[in-house]
Amino acid sequence: MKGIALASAAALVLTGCSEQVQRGWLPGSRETTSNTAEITDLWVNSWIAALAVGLLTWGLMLWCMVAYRRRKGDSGYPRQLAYNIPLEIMYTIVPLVMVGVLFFYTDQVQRSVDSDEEEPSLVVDVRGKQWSWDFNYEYDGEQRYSVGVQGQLDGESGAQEDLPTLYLPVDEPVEFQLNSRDVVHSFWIPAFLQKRDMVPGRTNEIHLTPQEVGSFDGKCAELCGEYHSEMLFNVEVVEEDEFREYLETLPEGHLGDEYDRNTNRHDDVTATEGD
Ligand SMILES: [Cu+2]
Repeated sequence: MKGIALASAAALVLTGCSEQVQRGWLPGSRETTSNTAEITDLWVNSWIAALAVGLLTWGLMLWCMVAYRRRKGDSGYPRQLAYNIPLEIMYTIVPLVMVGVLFFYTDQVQRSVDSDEEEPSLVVDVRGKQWSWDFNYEYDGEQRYSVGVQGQLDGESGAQEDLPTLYLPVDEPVEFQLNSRDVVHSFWIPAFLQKRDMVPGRTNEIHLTPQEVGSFDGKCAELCGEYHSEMLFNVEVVEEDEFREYLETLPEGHLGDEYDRNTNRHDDVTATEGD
């Protein structure tokens, strides 16, 4: 009876392993960018390791509850144990090893994902601002920009079409330069499995190569004020000629620091608070 229950549970788990489950329910696919396969593997393998440790721990707990339960005729306390040095050393070393293993693989993937060995054919200077995005493209020696206007999410359909849209050519290495015009934002394209803060006064970078044509959602992932939830953008990964055509429609130039919010704002705030 036990065997049948176990076998049917195993069958359920194994046949339920669709593509989506194998990727640990992550959005996109392994091939969405040059980094998504590695990140997916780290995620899924971490889950497998965590589940194995969990099953072992739950098993040991259950075994203790059953094996050392109070039997008929038992009275008083069971034998009390304290200061078992070998056990305590094991309790310290085993978790340290587990943290070490997770750290090792995380660090490895992080270094690989953040490496910028490839010369980018496109540089996008992304400027986060309350509550939208400016995209500055540098491609083939030309500079073009698009100005983002905040999405108006009023419950009407079609709001997505008015969001700023980031265009990327497929199979070409991109360097994102992430800048903020005012407060801390975070640049996130969920399907790309990468996210990075945009901090006023410094430039963070993401390097990747989009590998699949398609439309993706982007958003700000750092609570940045009243309309943070409207700080959305679209991502279109297109063929190279379509990308060139799109760039042609944009004005030439670059919207840089000169459009950042007054850097003296901190003094202003202090002055108002002092009143
Ligand atoms: Cu934001």
